Amino acid sequence: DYRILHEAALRDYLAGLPDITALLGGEPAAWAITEVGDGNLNLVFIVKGARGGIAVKQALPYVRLVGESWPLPLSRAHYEFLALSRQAELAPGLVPALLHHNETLALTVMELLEPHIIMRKGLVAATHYPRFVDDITTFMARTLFFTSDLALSAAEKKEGIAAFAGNHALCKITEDLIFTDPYRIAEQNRWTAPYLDGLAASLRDDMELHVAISRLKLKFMASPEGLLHGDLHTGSIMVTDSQTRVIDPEFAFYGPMGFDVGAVLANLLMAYFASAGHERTPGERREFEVWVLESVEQVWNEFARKFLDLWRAGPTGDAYPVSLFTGEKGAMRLEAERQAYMQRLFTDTVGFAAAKTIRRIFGLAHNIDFELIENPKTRAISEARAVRLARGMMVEAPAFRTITDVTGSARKLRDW
Ligand code: SR1
Ligand code: MG
Repeated sequence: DYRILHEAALRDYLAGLPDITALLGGEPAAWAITEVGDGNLNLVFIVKGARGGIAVKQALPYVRLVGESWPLPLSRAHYEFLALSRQAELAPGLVPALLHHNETLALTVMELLEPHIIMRKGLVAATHYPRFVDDITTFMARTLFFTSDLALSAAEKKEGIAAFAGNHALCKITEDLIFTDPYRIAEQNRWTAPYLDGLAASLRDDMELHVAISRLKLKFMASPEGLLHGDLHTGSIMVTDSQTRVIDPEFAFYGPMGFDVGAVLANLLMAYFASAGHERTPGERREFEVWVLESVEQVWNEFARKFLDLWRAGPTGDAYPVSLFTGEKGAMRLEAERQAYMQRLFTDTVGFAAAKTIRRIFGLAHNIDFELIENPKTRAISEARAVRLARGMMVEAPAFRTITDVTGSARKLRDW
């Protein structure tokens, strides 16, 4: 039955798995086991033997960040395994290889990603990642397109939705922590006080913002467009100069595509605003900020280009039946419709990016981009700039017609 595997129990468990034992090499007693989990929910171990290493992730029956007072279903490990398996088929080489899964223990053994680091840590150190844009846009375009009604039959799509429908406890975390709590008094909210006290109060009183975040919440709850990663921030991406791997899809479910794309853009934009608060030379700072904003633009542009290319090339799902768009006239009308689809997706993306930003500044779960700025006043300045952009993006999302409208506004606010 389920039990939490700490070091000794994990060693015994792994020693009983012939494939893993062979991969690690040497005597089990000599394996080095270290718990390295710094996320909000799970235990993560790195195990190294004489020959090789592995990563082991085990779900806890509660939220690690808060403790046993906040129970959370172990089934999230099942959905994470399912999502990783599907993503490996759709975007080969962009997720860690799966080596073993135990449903009862809510435990998964994966390829050890080494020397990869969590991208967010690299961004705080002002590191540029040359592979990132190409890899993350391939990941998003392929996982979102191929799980949508544009590529699947209605039956296949509904089977997909059903397979992830039980992951509602994880969706509920998002519904509360991202779409509700930052806009009301909630025990778990926190922000850089006292500097952001006024901004926090203004968010609670801003009815335009409440309407906008509620529309986004409804879209999140009621628009199963494709299989989402569900938590695609820069803490869920591991990188080197030459490789990108997407990890941790335990929040996976069928939802609105803009939620994943918006998560990536929001986290790059937060790295941009945080840059002013970190120790770095003026040259490093300038170069990093230019790279991050270029990456924001390229992420949207490349994602849209790849997604449209997949759509134009087929396979054809049950939406937009080919038989309704025949001849030259049909081809032209369908192409115009594809452009309109991408514009709607862009508007969703802008809104979700804003929601992902505001939650990191006023909600329960913050990010090190801002948290590692030691001086609270300096931190609050960076955070307030990000919130100002986010408020505009959420309330006036359709006014942002192109991604350069977003980066242009970010640039203006950088020195505000
Ligand atoms: C209680 S879980 C808090 C956050 O951690 C995860 O990474 C998700 O972003 C979630 O909202
Ligand atoms: Mg995570």
